[in-house]
Amino acid sequence: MFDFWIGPFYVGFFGVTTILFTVLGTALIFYAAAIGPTWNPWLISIEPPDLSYGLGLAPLAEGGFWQIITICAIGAFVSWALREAEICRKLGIGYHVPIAFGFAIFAYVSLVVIRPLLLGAWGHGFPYGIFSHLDWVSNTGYQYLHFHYNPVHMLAASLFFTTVLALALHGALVLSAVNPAEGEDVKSPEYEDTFFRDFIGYSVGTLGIHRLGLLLALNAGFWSAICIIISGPLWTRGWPEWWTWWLNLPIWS
Ligand code: 07D
Ligand code: 07D
Ligand code: U10
Repeated sequence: MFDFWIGPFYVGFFGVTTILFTVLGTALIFYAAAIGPTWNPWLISIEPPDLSYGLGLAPLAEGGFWQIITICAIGAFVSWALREAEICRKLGIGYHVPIAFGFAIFAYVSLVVIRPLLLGAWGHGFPYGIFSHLDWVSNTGYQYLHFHYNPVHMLAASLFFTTVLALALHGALVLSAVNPAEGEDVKSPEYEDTFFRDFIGYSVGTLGIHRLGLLLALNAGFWSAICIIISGPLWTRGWPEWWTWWLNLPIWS
């Protein structure tokens, strides 16, 4: 169905579902903002229900908007991934892009569905506002005293840093070979391999760097999701306290 293009955009069945969920969700954000206290775009915030509503439905103005907007957001993100899959299938290429986006959707769903379900209240989701969602991250972090001590947050943060390092190395290396100074020859991929062999004794290869980049980035998103799902459902105390297992190792006595 809807197997045609509008301008450059492929429409398809999931293009239509994307537009429906996006238009409805965006309209509800405007509706909720209109009955809220401000039109300042930085300060607009659509709050999840109070914890007392548990896993039930809340009246629209008391978190119900947040609940329907969440359904629209998940509908739009999943439609977007399926539209990517539709386009991949038409082109006969792999499904790497929709799978990759699936990890971002998983991270979002972990924050607004999985963790709230495990904690027993939709009120544990984050509010939809530019500054208010930052407040949520900070407050949630300090609830566990020092979120940097969450070992899975360490893993996720390191994977984000490593992804940036890998992209910087890759972008720089490719440009160094294929975008030479005026009058100089473009160099082949063998030069790229040789640079890293000379430099660190090993080259991961021109295909390999893309596999590595994808693997690093997907793991960054995946372990982020895990680090927040375990905060509360699995570990209820401050994260620094988790490290007492180290002090309790028998070797110290
Ligand atoms: C560059 C691709 C383009 C996407 C853009 C974002 C909207 C929101 C909506 C007014 C890399 C479009 C923005 C549609 C407007 C309303 C209601 C992607 C690029 C340009 N955050 N976050 C931002 C979202 C969470 C955190 C900026 C979304 C978690 C911190 C932008 C989600 C936690 C900081 C934004 C989400 C968290 C930000 C830039 C969803 C942990 C910043 C984003 C759906 C993950 C930074 C003022 C960017 C900032 C920032 C959007 C979730 C933490 C507004 C859509 C709850 C610490 N976040 N965020 O460039 O400047 O992404 O904030 O999950 O410092 Mg956030
Ligand atoms: C959720 C976004 C999904 C987006 C989707 C698409 C649209 C369309 C349209 C542009 C996951 C949306 C698309 C809306 C837009 C157009 C046209 C991505 C998501 C589906 N932290 N921390 C993380 C660091 C501290 C805390 C993750 C660093 C403090 C909490 C990452 C530092 C405390 C949570 C991370 C640091 C704290 C996190 C975020 C440093 C606060 C989370 C990345 C250097 C006092 C969150 C799943 C992510 C998480 C998270 C990094 C500091 C608290 C690993 C580097 C100590 C409560 N932190 N953090 O997850 O894991 O992206 O979320 O200090 O919940 Mg942290
Ligand atoms: C990579 C690569 C590679 C390349 C590449 C790239 C990775 C090998 C060969 C790609 C990389 C880049 C180009 C670099 C820059 C990219 C980034 C930094 C990432 C971030 C990107 C952005 C911020 C841009 C985001 C823009 C988007 C998502 C486009 C928005 C478009 C739409 C919403 C339309 C989508 C179409 C659909 C759903 C189906 C068809 C529908 C229509 C045509 C429109 C009809 C709709 C209506 C009538 C309703 C209107 C509603 C709308 C538009 C929704 C919004 C609702 C509102 C109410 C506002 O590796 O090398 O090179 O290039």
